[in-house]
Formats: sequence, C-alpha cells, structure tokens
Amino acid sequence: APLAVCFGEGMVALVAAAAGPLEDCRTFHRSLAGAEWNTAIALASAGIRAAVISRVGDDGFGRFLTAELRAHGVDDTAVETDADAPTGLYVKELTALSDGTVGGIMHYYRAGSAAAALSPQTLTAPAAAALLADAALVHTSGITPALSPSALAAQESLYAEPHPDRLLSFDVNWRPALWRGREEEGRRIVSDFVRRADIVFCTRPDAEAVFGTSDPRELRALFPQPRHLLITDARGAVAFDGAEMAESDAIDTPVVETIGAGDAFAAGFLAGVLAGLSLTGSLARGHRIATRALVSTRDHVD
Ligand code: KDG
Repeated sequence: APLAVCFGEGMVALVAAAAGPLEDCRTFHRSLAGAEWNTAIALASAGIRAAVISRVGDDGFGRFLTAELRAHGVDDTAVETDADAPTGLYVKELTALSDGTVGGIMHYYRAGSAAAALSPQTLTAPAAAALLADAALVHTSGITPALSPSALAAQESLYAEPHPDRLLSFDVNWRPALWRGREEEGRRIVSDFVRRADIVFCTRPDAEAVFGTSDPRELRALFPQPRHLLITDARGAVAFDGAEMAESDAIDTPVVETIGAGDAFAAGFLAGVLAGLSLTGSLARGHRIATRALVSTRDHVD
C-alpha cells in the first residue's frame, strides 16, 4: 500500500465550552489540532498508510497527541520529543454572532514550541528518512513555513530535489496571524510552494487573500504548474487535472464541527489520487471524508 507522509505541527486545541469572552470561560474541550495531523488521521481513516514527521514537547499534551495518532493507525515513529520546548497549543474562543450562529477566534500559544524547531535535521533523522524514502506522497501546508526560519528550511528541502515517484501535496492554509508584519514575504513563500507542488488545495478566501482572486480559471492561469489544483469552499470544490476542470458540491449534512473539514477533504482527495481514481472520483472521495469530519464528535470526546 502507498505511504503518505504529513509534515507539520500538531497542536492541542482547547475549545471554549460556551460562547463568551475568554476571561469568563471556565471549561474547555481538549482536542487534537494541526492541519497536517488532521489530514494524516483522515488519510488513515480513508484506508491509506499514513505517517507524521513532526516534533512535540516532553509533556502530557505531546503524549496525548502521539497517542491519538497511534489510536487512529498513523505512524508516529518520526515525531521527535523536545526536552526543552513545549507542545504547540491553541485556544478557541467562541463568540455568539448576531445571526444566532457561533463564531470562533483562534489564539495561538505556539511561538517557541517544539515544532517551531522543525529543521532540515528533522528530516534526515533515521526514522524520518526511512519514511521519506518509502513515501508515495508528502503532504505539507503554508502553515509550517510561517513557524520559523528552520521550519521553512525543512519544507524547502522537501521541495528541493526532484523525486519522480513522490507526489508533493500543498494546502495553502493561509494564516495571517502567523505572518503578521511580513504578509508580503508570506505570500511570496506560499506562491513558491504552489508552483512546485503536484497537488494544491486552496480555499476561496485564502485565494483572495494570497493571490488576489478566487476565480478558478484565473488561478489556473496564474499557476499552470501543479497537475491538480483545487479551489474549495463550504459549498463545494472546483478541481483541475491539467486543463480538465470538474466541479462538485459538498454533501449536505448537519454540521457538528467545521474545524478540520478542509483537512479531511484534502485527505479524501489524496486517497483518491493514490488509488488511481478519476478527477471526479477523487473529488467524491474528498467530500465523503470531509462529511465524516463535519458530523464527527471525535474531537470533543475524551
Ligand atoms: O485546518 C485546521 C487548522 O487550522 C487547525 O487545526 C489549526 O493547524 C492549525 C493552524 O495552524 O491554524
């Protein structure tokens, strides 16, 4: 079976149990977060052999995260433990919106985290090197290059040499909070990864923010390089395989939790590509796995 390797930071999310300012919130639900880790778990749930290359702290949150990987059948042998730096964390504050729905505000506690010290050495360590040698696909995102210069260097090294039998997948995942004060540099770095990847995922809002357009044909013209280019939103996806274009609607479903739905969509699509499915077949797989994430309470059950 083909192996998919996901590279990026895993975090613990503490999600407020009720809407209101953080200073009034007493109860939080703990869950696993981190786009690439979500994708790894969803890949495994789609029947793909999946592994994560990353770093966590020598702390309870780090042990929780690696145990979650193993519980979902994801290889954690290349998740290093840092004796000095903590596991990345984020807190999600909930706000009651005027239309009756609930919005979320993310607060990162990840500067100086164990994963901020990801570096080219992380990838040449024996466990990581063994996984990469075996990988049919490496999945990355626009989050990791924002973490630190060494994390950027690590991701660059994954894209540096040609690997004819290893697909590179890149999810734009634009995080302005991580690029604050250096947005232009961030846009340039993210665009460089888009040009070099084989498969690219981008949400419409991210496409507007980074490339100035969310029109699929304009994006294809801007980025003719990646074989597969996918532009997504909550309603569905537009996907290119070369010049072939397909559109598909998300599956209408009652939503429990939207975090991680995009990561799961990517996993389903990638599983389809690895299985040799057609463009529309891979899209259908993406929507099916995303739907599972939308209705799942996995993240909120201890
Ligand atoms: O895609 C979901 C991610 O946004 C979430 O898990 C947190 O990885 C995360 C990030 O850096 O924003």
